[in-house]
Amino acid sequence: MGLTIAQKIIKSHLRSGDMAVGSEISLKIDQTLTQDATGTMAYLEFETMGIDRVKTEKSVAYIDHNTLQSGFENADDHRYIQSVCKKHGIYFSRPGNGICHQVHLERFGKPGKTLIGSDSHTPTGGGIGMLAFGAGGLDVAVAMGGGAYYITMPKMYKVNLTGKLNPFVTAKDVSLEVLRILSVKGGVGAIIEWGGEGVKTLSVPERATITNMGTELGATTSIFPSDEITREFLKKEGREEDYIPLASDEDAVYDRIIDIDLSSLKPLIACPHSPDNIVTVESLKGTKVDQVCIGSCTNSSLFDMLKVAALLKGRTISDSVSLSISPGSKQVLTMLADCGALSDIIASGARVLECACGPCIGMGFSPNSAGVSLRTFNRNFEGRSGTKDGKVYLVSPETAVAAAITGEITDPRELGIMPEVTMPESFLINDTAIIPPADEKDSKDIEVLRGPNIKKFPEEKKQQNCLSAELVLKVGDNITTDHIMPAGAKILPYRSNIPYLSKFCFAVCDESFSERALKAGESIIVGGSNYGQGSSREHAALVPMYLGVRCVIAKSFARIHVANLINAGIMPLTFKNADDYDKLSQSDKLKIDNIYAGMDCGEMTLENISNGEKIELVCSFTERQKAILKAGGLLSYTREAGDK
Ligand code: MIC
Ligand code: SF4
Repeated sequence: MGLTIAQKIIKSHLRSGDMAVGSEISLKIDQTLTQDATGTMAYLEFETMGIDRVKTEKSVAYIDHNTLQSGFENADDHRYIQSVCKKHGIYFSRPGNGICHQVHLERFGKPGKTLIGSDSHTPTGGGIGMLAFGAGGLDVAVAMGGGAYYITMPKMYKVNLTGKLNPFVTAKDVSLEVLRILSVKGGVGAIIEWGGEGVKTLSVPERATITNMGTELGATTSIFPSDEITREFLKKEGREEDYIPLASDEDAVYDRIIDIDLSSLKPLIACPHSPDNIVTVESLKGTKVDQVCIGSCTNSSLFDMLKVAALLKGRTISDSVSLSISPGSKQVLTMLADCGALSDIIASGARVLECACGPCIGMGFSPNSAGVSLRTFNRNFEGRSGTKDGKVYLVSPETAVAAAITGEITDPRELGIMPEVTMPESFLINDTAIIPPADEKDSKDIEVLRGPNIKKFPEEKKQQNCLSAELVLKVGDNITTDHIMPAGAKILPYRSNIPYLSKFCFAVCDESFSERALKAGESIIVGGSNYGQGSSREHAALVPMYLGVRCVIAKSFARIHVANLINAGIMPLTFKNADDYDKLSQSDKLKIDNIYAGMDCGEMTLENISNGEKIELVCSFTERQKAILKAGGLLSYTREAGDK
């Protein structure tokens, strides 16, 4: 039987397990990346492991999320990360150099290699034929130390593309179309491979937009073949030697095939507050728009920015709209400046922000009260923009420009003829903002610089054989990590201060949660389906752990979050019968006995002391996961394993 592209890369990196769908496998990791909002914790964890030098082929730390320095906290974190990098063999991408996924694609990504990153959009690397996964900081720390990365062997889906995109219809619309078809849960447990004749019409940045948004499908990752278009891109980056061809075998078998005719697509838009809430742009024509944001790791490539500049050239944005543009990298911004496109953007009235995540993570540029904001980003979860009642819609750069000009949602095809955009023969290469690590022989003398906001890793607690705890919070379906551990300019600076961060845990759902959880001592959370979708932030597990949460019971979980819960020593359990969810109420007193035996047989009984009801729960922990839970978390487990 032939293999898919992903199966080939898995096979060549397999450290343990067999490649049967649903079983646990572990992979050798070639490259890692971190960003600053998850990076401080990841490097604190790495330091705890006591390893002198990273063992990967390349590890890179990016500063792109927490770039608003309205106090000392973020600057201290940057300085801490920079010093750790220098000491331990990690490349450091300075603030201003760009968004991790964009820069990694430009300067480091290699087809056929494995990458894990402490950011859920790490699968962007699939645009260049990498097998790239988003992971929790602890998993990244372990991989930097040479440890394997554990996943459940995924199913293989294929999206078969035919035809060619029409003008004003873009790769973003392809992503939105797949979200319309599959929903935010549709990719769970699967790797999505892109193939078919239509793939040849898409450039690497367009492919990267699509693999980037595979995260919103809940997919394990997404990947494109590596072909002549990939070679061309690498050549322009001065890295043609990194090219290898990669394709699936003719007789590769897929669990599901989705056909999309690119020429049949229309401009689409995701309505508040979920990326799969899709309608055509046409159908919302005339809706008043207050704000437009162009950028993020989804749509900030040179290709996107040149299209935006060409459409804005000679036009002025509407009086009622505030438009922000954040180019994805220093390379993109410099090239926009050199060719004059930046002047066209500035002349239109746009506000040019630095090359960073910015508004995407609520780091400034929050919309006005109840404001409508059209964004070229990948997430529109409630409150994420920093304005609680803001209404965020996700669109392509073309649709974003159309709204910025008219002041209302407008089908970009109404803008007339799409100006021709020519890509340069080669990209401008200047890596001065990427600081290499010190030589190994000098690293002993390098001091790691810590600020007062960097607090200790919270104490891990072993999972006991019996748990008696209060149901401290009951939530519904599709709870995102932004609900569990909100981001934004006010909270993000405290990512390395778990006690302070804990005050904001679940604040979007229930402002009293943190206080109630602390009071309850040990507690249990109950959720609906797809609990923990969204970000890779391990803080959404570390903070509940700090607050005493010992177990989360849900109808189903998102992949990265479930791994983070286990890494934090919190037991994720699912209802055997989803309807039993209705039998539990907040504040119930719950009890689970014989946990260790239950972990082995995959079943546990939950007793609701408040009403005498018994509910069957299921789990399917691997031996390693059981050991992590019993140790109280991955750090204790790794430490104990090292002691033996
Ligand atoms: C996001 O887009 O939500 C983030 C911010 O990039 C997160 C990481 C984080 O919370 O630091 C992600 O996607 O993993
Ligand atoms: Fe940054 Fe937004 Fe991309 Fe997350 S989704 S990495 S916040 S640009």
